[in-house]
Amino acid sequence: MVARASALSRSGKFNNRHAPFRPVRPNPAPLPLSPAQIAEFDTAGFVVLRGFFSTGEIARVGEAIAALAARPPSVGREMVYFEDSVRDPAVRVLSRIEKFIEHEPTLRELVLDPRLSLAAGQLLRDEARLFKEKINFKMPGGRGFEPHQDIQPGWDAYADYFLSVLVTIDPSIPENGCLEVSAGHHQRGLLGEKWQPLTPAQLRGVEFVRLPTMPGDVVFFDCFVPHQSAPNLTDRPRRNLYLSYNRAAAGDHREKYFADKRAAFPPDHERAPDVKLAFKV
Ligand SMILES: O=C(O)CCC(=O)C(=O)O
Repeated sequence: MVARASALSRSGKFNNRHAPFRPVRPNPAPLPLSPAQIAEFDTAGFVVLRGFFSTGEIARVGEAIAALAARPPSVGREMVYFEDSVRDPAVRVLSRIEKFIEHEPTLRELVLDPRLSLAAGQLLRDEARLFKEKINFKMPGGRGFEPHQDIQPGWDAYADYFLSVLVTIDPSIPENGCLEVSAGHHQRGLLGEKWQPLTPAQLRGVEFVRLPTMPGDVVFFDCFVPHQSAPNLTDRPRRNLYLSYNRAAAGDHREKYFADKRAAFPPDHERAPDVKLAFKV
């Protein structure tokens, strides 16, 4: 306000004797991604940022995730899902927890960290709006993910484009089912059907590369990047955080998305005991 008052004459026009009006605000944070990293994302559909978060930051988040997973879930709060273990289908193992930032300050701090949203904004070419957050636990015996594009499970009902971000919590290696991605195919749009994994015919010419990541590494990937992962065949959990954003111009959809998902695919602790629901894609 001080700058405006001194730069404007009484008529409201700029006074030539003073520097033109510039909004007074603290120095903006430096943008996290370089032009080369943005170009890499545009070409491949994904970009890996090694050591984006420090090991100390991730250790703190890892503890908060462990505490969240240990707490019995409350109805209407975080959405907790289990899956049949690949080792013994009679055993259910924790698969993922979604919608938790309202009640988890340490996790909220990381999810809303401006370094992530600014980088996401650089890739979206707009301000980033958080669409959803989840933790994939991939416990020992936890299942892999069939080949898919993130937009396939009906996300297009909310916006036409999304950016997903993997924040690595535990070392993610081939043996415990690290992310596997395919470069360049994001430019081809939707390759398959909504709600269905990609078929071998749809994947003709698509080659997956394994992307091992260490705690603190972050992968930004386009919602049309085909990706998959293998089961966790080790004896330790492989926990990773996934965030998805849409462009601010497309609106704010997180609440509606989670409410719709809770109704259509309730977390295990909110299902009637005889209801069997299968994860689709
Ligand atoms: O966590 C993984 O192994 C892959 C996750 C994934 O593709 C997804 O959640 O859509």
